Amino acid sequence: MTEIPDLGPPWNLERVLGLFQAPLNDLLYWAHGVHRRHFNPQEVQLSTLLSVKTGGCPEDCHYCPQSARYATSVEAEPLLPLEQVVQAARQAQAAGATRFCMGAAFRGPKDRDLDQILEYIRAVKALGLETCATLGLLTDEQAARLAQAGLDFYNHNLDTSRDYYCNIVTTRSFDDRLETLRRVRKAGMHVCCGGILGMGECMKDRAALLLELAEMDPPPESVPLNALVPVPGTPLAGRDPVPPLEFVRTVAVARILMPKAHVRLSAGRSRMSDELQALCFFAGANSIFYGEELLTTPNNEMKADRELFRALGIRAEMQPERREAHAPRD
Ligand code: SAM
Ligand code: DTB
Ligand code: SF4
Repeated sequence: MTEIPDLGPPWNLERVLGLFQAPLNDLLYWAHGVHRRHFNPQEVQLSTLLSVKTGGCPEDCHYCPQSARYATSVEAEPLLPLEQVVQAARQAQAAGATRFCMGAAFRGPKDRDLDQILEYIRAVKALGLETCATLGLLTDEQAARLAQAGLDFYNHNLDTSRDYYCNIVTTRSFDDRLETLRRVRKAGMHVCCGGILGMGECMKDRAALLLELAEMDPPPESVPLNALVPVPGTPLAGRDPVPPLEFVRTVAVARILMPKAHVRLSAGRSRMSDELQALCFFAGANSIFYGEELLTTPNNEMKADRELFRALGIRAEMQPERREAHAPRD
């Protein structure tokens, strides 16, 4: 019988690698124990994505179909009209999502774009949804304006380890990203920050990425784990899928390192079997993107997700305010 090791901070690369290399049953047992101490294991949070400004992006993120540098089937479009955003948010809410995440293919927003995005945020917030946006790099002033408009979460991913990063993006640095994340915190918003697996990185890179996230003070409230969606025309189009059990291990280590975070199964879920998703939920994943499109690529059918939840006895997590209103009294 193996003893349960110390699963608390301070973490370092060696300890995190030790988790990645543990026998899978031990790792799952530890991660699931941590998960149960912080969350109801029968609940999964639902976020819905909408691309509010698609394509034509000047950056060179090698995975991204929205970069103007690559010949993909994505066409550049302007910001959506407010009504279209509100309608999508209403539909997401009616389907059971509690958070609405608006994504824009920007290096960072221009102030004129931001004025329109603030309108989206106010309108979506007024519906009673949690709001999230992912707009690229921010200045302090832009972060403050987003927070003031009622933005609850800002998504900005580190994508991969500091060492591997230069193989994936050259037009903005790892430190640029950390600076935006600091600005988001300073403005008082929650941080949604994670990465992508399957871009050719090794186990040490995955460990280093999770360590970097866990050492943020405080760590992100939401951690999206994406499996690369290899889009034809992008430099990473030909990559092999992440081996399923390596994905599960990454979820489990994320859960142990960031016990209070919502760990989200993000892009790439449509290529995951029900069994793999079930194992990820056991390992501590407790959020998904719900809705049949991510930003520009397809996501799982909502009906299939509802059936999977039914089969697993999982239900959609309620929104924080409602959760408090329904909390059992002692
Ligand atoms: N343009 C903004 C930025 O990059 O900060 C926000 C939108 S960007 C599309 C948001 C995130 O989507 C990226 O940081 C990346 O992690 C993820 N992403 C984009 N394309 C992907 C793909 N093909 N597979 C998996 N994740 C992807
Ligand atoms: C995140 O980590 N994944 C989402 C969201 N944050 C913005 C985006 C996934 C995009 C997948 C490729 C596409 O649909 O364009
Ligand atoms: Fe542009 Fe974001 Fe895509 Fe990078 S990930 S190319 S910044 S839309």
